[in-house]
This record gives sequence, structure tokens and C-alpha cells, in this order.
Amino acid sequence: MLPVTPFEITMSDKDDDAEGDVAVVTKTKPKTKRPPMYKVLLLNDDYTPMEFVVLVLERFFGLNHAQSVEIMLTVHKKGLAVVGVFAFEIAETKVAQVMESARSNQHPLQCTMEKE
Ligand code: TYC
Repeated sequence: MLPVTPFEITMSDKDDDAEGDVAVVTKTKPKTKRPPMYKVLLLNDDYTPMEFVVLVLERFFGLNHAQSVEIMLTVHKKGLAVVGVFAFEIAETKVAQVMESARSNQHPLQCTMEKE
């Protein structure tokens, strides 16, 4: 039978002051988290003209006329709809653009954002 020298004991014995030393293995995980995304929501009301909502969707969300009519009608029937999903600052800008356009045209149209 061959003599066996356990690895741990060999390592400890090489230390000057090895009594009680503990090897700690650290593993760093590469952080590749994607930024959170935000839904931009359009809310229904009883007063904003349908055509104004369609124009807003075309102008600020780059939707074509058919897509804009469809989303406007969804909001009208269901109370709200997601217009798009964007990074925080883009969503913030779109909400501000819609709100300012509604305000300057004296419509009560509301637009908000929420974390996805
Ligand atoms: N409900 C409005 C009307 O009947 C139309 C409307 C649609 C208003 C969508 C807001 O986000 C809205 N004139």
C-alpha cells in the first residue's frame, strides 16, 4: 500500500501561521442585466376627439394611420391600451410629449408609464 498525504494538510503545513486558515473561493458573475422597460399607456376619457388621439399616436409613436385608429379604438372601448414599451427616458419623453400636446389643445387626454 502507497502512503497517502492529504492535499489540505500539505498546504496548511507550508504556511508560516497556518493554524485555522480557510481557503475562500470567490466567483464573480459578469453583470449583464438588461435595463428595465416601461409600458406607455394611453387612457380613455369622454371628451378628447378620436381624431386628435389618432394624430398623437401617428406623430409621437411613429404608428401608421391604421395602427393608430386600432389603438385609439381599443382605448375607447377598454379604457386603456399599451401604446409601446420603451427604455425609461424614451417612455418619459413620449408621455411628456403626449401630455403637452393634450394640454396645449385643451384636451383631457392622459398618458402614463409603468414598469413592465
Ligand atoms: N372616448 C373618446 C371619445 O369618445 C375618444 C378617446 C379615445 C379619448 C382614446 C381618449 O385615449 C383616448 N371622443
